[in-house]
Amino acid sequence: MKQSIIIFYIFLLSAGLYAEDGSRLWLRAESGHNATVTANKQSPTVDIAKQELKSQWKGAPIQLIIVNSKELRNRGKDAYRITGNKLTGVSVLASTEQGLLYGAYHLLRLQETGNDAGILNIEESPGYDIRILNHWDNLDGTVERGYAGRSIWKWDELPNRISPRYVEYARANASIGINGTVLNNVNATPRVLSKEMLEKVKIVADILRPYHIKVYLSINFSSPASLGGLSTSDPLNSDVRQWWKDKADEIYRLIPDFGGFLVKANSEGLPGPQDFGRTHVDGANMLADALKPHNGMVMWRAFVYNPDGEDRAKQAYKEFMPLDGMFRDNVIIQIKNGPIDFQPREPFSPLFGAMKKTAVMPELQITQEYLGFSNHLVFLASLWKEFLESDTYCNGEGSTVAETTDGTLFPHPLTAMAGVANIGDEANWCGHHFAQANWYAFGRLAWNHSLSVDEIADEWIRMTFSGNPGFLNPVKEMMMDSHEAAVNYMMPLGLHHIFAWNHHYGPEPWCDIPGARPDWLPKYYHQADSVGLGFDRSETGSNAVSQYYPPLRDELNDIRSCPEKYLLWFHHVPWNYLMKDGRSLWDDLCYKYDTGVKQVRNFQRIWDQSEKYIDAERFKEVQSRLKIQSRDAVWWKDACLLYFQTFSNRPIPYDIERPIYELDDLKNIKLDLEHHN
Ligand code: GCV
Repeated sequence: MKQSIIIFYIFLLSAGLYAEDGSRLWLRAESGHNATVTANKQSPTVDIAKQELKSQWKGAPIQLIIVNSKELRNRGKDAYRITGNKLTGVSVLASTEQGLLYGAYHLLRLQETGNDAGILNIEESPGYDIRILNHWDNLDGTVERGYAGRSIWKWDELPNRISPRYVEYARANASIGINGTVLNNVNATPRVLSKEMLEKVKIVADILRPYHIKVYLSINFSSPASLGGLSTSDPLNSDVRQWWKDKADEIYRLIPDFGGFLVKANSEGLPGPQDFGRTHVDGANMLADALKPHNGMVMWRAFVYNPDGEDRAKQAYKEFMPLDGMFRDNVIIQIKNGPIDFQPREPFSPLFGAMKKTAVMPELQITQEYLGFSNHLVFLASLWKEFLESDTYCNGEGSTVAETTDGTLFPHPLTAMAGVANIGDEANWCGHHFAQANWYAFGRLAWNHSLSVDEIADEWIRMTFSGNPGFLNPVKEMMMDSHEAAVNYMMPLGLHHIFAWNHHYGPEPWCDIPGARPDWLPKYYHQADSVGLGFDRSETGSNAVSQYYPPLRDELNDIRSCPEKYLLWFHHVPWNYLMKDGRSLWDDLCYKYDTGVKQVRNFQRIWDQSEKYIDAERFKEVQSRLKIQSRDAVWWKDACLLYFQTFSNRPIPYDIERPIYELDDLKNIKLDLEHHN
């Protein structure tokens, strides 16, 4: 009897040890290989590189060599070269220790994806210098727009308990080239700069440092008054300027390599320089001056809009373009990919390419605020590639967003890309096992934006699940179709922001809250009426098209040449307008929603057939979330079609699955999701 209990415990223990809870992310290589690894330098960073290779590398000896190579140095501090052959020996060369670390992770990636055969001759350097996560984590442990539990930063536990997750986090990020993290929400509390908090931040910074990840903080612009007790936070006031200098000195005494500040100012009710009659330039430059002696920088966000009657999509451009060229060289303007707010699909923000005399950086959203939270499988590499490859025409044809921001077209001292993190304290980090792929894709694209969606998905699937073609090929196809599917069942043809009030999960195109800001209501965006659907941003409408360079401006302005994926973004289109496929707008809209639903059903089929290739735990968890996604897709389709039908007065084409819900019932759905945010 006793023996069987012991065996049972051993069974439980081993089940626990090998729990497939997703906590290992894409870092699932077998360890314990004891490879021979030598290095010509010893440091915490080099030791990590050595240790990773020693335990996971299955080939011939590896040499990690810091070299004084001009060629490598010219390619930047993070560059590395890999030469040799797995069978005879491999060298990783770099001019810095972080170069060696990135080279080590590259080598392991080659091994884990089965690409390590033959002669290796690789040289890499990143597209962006700063590859940074933005955590929208509050100090009380909640995460704004976070769908994977609570914050991983356990401020209450520090300094007494140090969560093992911090090192795992650093390792995961370093393995994909991420080298910066903003620990707290852009909706920042002044308290983050208190002495007590800074001492805790120092502990996190010390843990991340060997992985070459710098810590940054979001600051609240009114900190001098609300934390420092000054009578004002006016950026031109000398006491205020001194307060920031002193604060910067205090931070750098604790954290000598502190990265800098991220600032959301005069946006969505947060304080900023305009409260004192000053400009974004005054505010950003004051902070830049305080950080400059320590080599720190300011990331100043361009996410601004006011309910002043002007089209929201035009406002950031109008506010920031007149300031081009006036910012210090350690300021970079952080701009969301689209002009509104991380919608399922947006055209690129016209500030990209337009602000030529100021460093600008893209802000992408990894967390799926507008893409089904952690319930929907949506691979965001497709969205980000579409954005990065968009042609701004700012320097003639072929001036892509990527080239306007990575230093190719405008040689600014700072290049960077930010991603709003989807990380929480749940076992699998991101809520949905496939949401890990978005964290991975962000890092890989910030390192190398010319990687294809296919390549990124391929790497991630092989490392996270399996390289068996029976699994790899269909699952990759599913991932690659997943963004378009979400656009189809949520907001096809350029529709945007028709989400439920506040939580941004389900559809509420009818939403009307008396007294609410008009630009926070779906009707502002879809403009449905008896004539048609969509926001007229052409020359005869809000003229947002004028913010783009020709010939793109003209292409978008003309309803006949505007790409259909952006049609309802730029035009108010009659219900009977003939689309390129010969159908009416109304019919096309119906087919798009229907296609979206069918695509998710197909994802379910693909996934169910993959059962035999992977562990039961992750299989079942993904399976159950795909069921939710399927139900949600039908919900979106019925809600939007039944609601828009009250304007179009046309039948839903008869070869399309009939609605299964009543519009009135859908209107009564009120999800209590606030606390999940
Ligand atoms: C952090 C959107 C989100 C907010 C977010 C804001 C921003 O409006 O809904 O939660 O606040 O963007 O990016 O500042």
